Amino acid sequence: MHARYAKWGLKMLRLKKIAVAFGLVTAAVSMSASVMAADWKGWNIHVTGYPNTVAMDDFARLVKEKTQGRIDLKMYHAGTLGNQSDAIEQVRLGALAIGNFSLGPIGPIAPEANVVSLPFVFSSVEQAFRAMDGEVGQKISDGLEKKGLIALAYHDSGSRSFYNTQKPITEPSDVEGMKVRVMNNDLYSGMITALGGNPSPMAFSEVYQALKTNVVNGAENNFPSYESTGHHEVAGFYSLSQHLIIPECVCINAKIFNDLPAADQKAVREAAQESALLQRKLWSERKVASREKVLASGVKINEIADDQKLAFQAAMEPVHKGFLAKNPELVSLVELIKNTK
Ligand code: BDP
Repeated sequence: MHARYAKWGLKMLRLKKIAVAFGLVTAAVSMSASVMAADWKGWNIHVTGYPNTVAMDDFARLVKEKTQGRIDLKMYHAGTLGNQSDAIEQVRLGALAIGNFSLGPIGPIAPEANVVSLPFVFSSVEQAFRAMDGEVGQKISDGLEKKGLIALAYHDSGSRSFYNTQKPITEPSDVEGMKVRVMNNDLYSGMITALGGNPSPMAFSEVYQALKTNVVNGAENNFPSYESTGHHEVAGFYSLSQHLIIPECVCINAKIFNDLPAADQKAVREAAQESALLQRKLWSERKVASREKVLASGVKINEIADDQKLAFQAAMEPVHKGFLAKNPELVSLVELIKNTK
């Protein structure tokens, strides 16, 4: 009898323990819903003070504020979490939640996004943004979403021009035989080959050293990146070819975003769009300041005459042809861009 009671007592004790443990788990679960924030990591390639860096920090602040602390985004700047192509994969996989990406290196995975990497496809930065803020931007966003990325907002990245260590570039034949660094995207390699140069795809962080040691003779970028990386110190000829206008996105992992409650989706989207306005404002100031800074450091900037710009455009035409032959379904998207006033 006694033994039986003891057994029963033991059983009760066990049940009690389980109940206590269960209670604790329930408490932890409800606590995590109300107290613990979702921790997101964000990737950015640029250094302190760069328009994108300032805007992405502002984005993180706004996300926290607008979700009442439910989402805590920590931004990692200056490419500390790796190069851009790897980071794009990390965001697609959800290992990183957010990235501030150029549509350039995204192009190889999302053909719709690749249309912006066709040289001279946009006629000006202003026209590019009219297109991006309309149907063109929507189609590109749809293409990104199919690949697991949602573009919450677009940033300005101005236009890219050639710079090199040797001489002013004034016509296409000046690029002949030059080793030119490009971002990871076959369209850019094709562009340099079409000019008779030797393309060298390379991570952004390696370009300074490559220019300095003559591994490459030149590269291409906008004024703020040319200046913030110090490339102007080692490649002092900047020639205004303005051959590429590549918008940048604040891109989030699609599943992370789609799993959020509607109110948080709205908050995150609004935060991205508000901070993108700040980026565009800071960009318009920085492009002027960077140009002045490189000029003051002794860089020679040269214009390219209109007829020679047309010559560059004609020389790069095979890049368009090759791309559209491979992606005939994108002919209409390119037309849509060209018809944007
Ligand atoms: C800058 C872009 C950055 C690219 C870089 C590059 O903002 O995303 O990584 O060019 O050339 O303008 O790699």
